[in-house]
Amino acid sequence: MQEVYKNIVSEKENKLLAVLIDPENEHLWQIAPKIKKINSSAATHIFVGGSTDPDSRTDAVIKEIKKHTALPVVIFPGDTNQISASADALLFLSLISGRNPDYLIGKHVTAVPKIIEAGLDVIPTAYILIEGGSVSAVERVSKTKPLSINNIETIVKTAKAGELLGMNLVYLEAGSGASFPIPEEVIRAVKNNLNIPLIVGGGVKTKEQLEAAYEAGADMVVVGTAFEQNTSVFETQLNQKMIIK
Ligand code: 1GP
Repeated sequence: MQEVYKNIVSEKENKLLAVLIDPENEHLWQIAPKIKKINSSAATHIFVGGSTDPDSRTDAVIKEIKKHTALPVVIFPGDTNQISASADALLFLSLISGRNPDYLIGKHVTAVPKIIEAGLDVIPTAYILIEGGSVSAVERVSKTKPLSINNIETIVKTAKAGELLGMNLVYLEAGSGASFPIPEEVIRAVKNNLNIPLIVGGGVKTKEQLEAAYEAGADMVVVGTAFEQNTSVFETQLNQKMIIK
């Protein structure tokens, strides 16, 4: 139990990189070549999830991914139908930037029997949505507003509240496909006030943005859209100079 989390804590100095796979966009036959690319890239984790999964494809997608990789597969759930016993861990996300009770605690209660049955490594995660220049799926689905990048004090206090509530990770989210990623000054301010690992994601499209996030204090960066659009992005950009393993 907690192997994935222990590994994140012990390896975070090396800067971790998660590739996000959204089951809604995946055909099973596309997975093997995609995972091959990920295996030979700097990625250290595979996250699986999306704001919605209308056809409940997550379990099948994770089973297929697991056939082709030894990397830890972590569920990054948008809803309770994305819990799968085939994964290695689950980010138990509470959307603490918002005030929608369903995404703060409601769905969590509903998910408990499934989580217990699956025997997953559960990682309580403070999930904080921050403006990324466009309306994100998280904003649409959760019906919550992102925190303004101009209000760094509130972002820092929100992250710290997550830590003080006992959460094990903070995830700063600009939203999938964000116009711009989380600004460095936001990452730096949160990191300077935090004692738990910090994940940053949303809108990271270039090696420069990736390195800037690490430089500012991200322990792990999540990349989804850039990889979906070009599975060679790691060869051409992210893999250069990135020594992660
Ligand atoms: C979304 O943070 C992740 O939840 C990744 O975002 O798709 O913009 O890389 P992108």
